[in-house]
Amino acid sequence: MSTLDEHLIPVFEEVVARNPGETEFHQAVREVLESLGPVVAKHPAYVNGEVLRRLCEPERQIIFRVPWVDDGGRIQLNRGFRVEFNSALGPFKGGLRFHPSVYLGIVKFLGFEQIFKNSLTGLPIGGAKGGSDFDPKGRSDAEVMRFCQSFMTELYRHIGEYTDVPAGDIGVGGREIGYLFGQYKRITNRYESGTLTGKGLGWGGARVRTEATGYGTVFFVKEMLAARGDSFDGKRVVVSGSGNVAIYAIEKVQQRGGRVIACSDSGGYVVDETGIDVELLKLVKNEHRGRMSDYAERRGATARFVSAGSIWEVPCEIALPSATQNELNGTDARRLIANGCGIVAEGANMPTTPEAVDFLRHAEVLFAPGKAVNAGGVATSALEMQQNASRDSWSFGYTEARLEEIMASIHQRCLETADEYGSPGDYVVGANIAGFTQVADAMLALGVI
Ligand code: NDP
Ligand code: 2IT
Repeated sequence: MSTLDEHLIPVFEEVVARNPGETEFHQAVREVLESLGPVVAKHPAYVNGEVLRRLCEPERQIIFRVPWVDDGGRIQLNRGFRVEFNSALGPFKGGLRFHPSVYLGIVKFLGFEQIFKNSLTGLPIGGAKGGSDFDPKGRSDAEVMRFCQSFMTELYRHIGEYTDVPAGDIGVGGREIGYLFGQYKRITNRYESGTLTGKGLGWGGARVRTEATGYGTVFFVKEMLAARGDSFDGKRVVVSGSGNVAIYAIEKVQQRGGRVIACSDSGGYVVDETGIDVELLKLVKNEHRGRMSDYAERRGATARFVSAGSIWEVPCEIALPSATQNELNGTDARRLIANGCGIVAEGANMPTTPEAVDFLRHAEVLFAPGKAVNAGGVATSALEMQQNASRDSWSFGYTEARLEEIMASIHQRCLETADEYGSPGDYVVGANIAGFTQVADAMLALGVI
């Protein structure tokens, strides 16, 4: 693990002491602080103004009870969270995650990452995250609706176009956003489209938002390749996960000439040497809410389902971890390096463990962090907010071109900032410093907030 600048050690120690047991949050904070040594050396105002300490403390944290009735008439109980981390650049903005692993430490890590990611987009949005330990798997639509209605019955009082704008994340897609928006509208008696993003196209949603995180990931990697005079042409690509981010990353890699030969879910992975059939994947995952094992069965002879082991065993030139946090560990990184992988770009939030990141960087594998790579999702959410505010609706082509421009500009900002701070080509340093300085400057300008 890299060392921390002497000014930053007490900041990290305070975070650990004040947030006991929240290991993912500690990990996310440490990863950012490790990049900031040269920044605090150059700009003492950030230390003197206690900007780092203030940044690590959320502006507001909300934890609430979510009771609901299942199809058998039994009362179920979950816990809801919204961590409003930083609003120096704009209203709080970030997704909601429904997954049994959700607890305060996960929500805080995601909210913290979101501050820098949103800053990198160059759009006026602050950072937040929320969610619940509710598990939508195996639940009927009616159960998911009752859960979402109960969740929103508390959350509605904290959100709004100018305060906090939630969206989707793991376990929260178009169906859930619909139920949440419906309840918000009903309670407030206002059609405030700009309060939630990821809405359906017929009721205030924006074109390309569904595809945006996966497409944006591929646009970012296209820039990484182009910076070395290379392209996706003929490249073997492995994408973990098979949800919203993974599906549209696979689709765009294939449109740009690469071949995605494997993807996964929590039950295992599929190797499909002829290339994943993305239309079949959408059918199995989005329409049938099925598993990768179902995909393999329907795909037939070309596909092989592996229920044990790691997807990172599959040799590839580009790896796009797009499922969940800490899904690519040191062993996986060594294997990728041994198999000749040249690029690892994070479609998910913090999928690569610190040990794996160290291995990759020392082996000179090009590594790019989620807060830069997957920023296309939230950037397109901000475009949805723009369209809602102006009661307008943009075409697919225009919106996709905007997304591609935004990803190219994030890529350029990362490289320019890495150069400026003496780490040429280092996307981690570039993303952390570029994301940080804009928020830090705003916080100083706004007084002691
Ligand atoms: P989805 O719920 O659509 O899909 C998640 C995928 O990851 C599924 O294939 C799921 O498999 C797998 N997965 C989730 N948790 C685990 C786990 N603990 N172990 C193994 N596999 C797991 O979520 P998204 O695609 O939206 O999100 C994926 C990642 O991308 C997350 O890190 C999210 O924070 C990040 N992200 C999402 C954005 C968005 O716009 N949606 C924007 C930016 C980042 P299974 O079905 O078996 O659980
Ligand atoms: O992690 C993320 O950036 C998201 N889940 C998307 C957040 C958003 O507000 O669109």
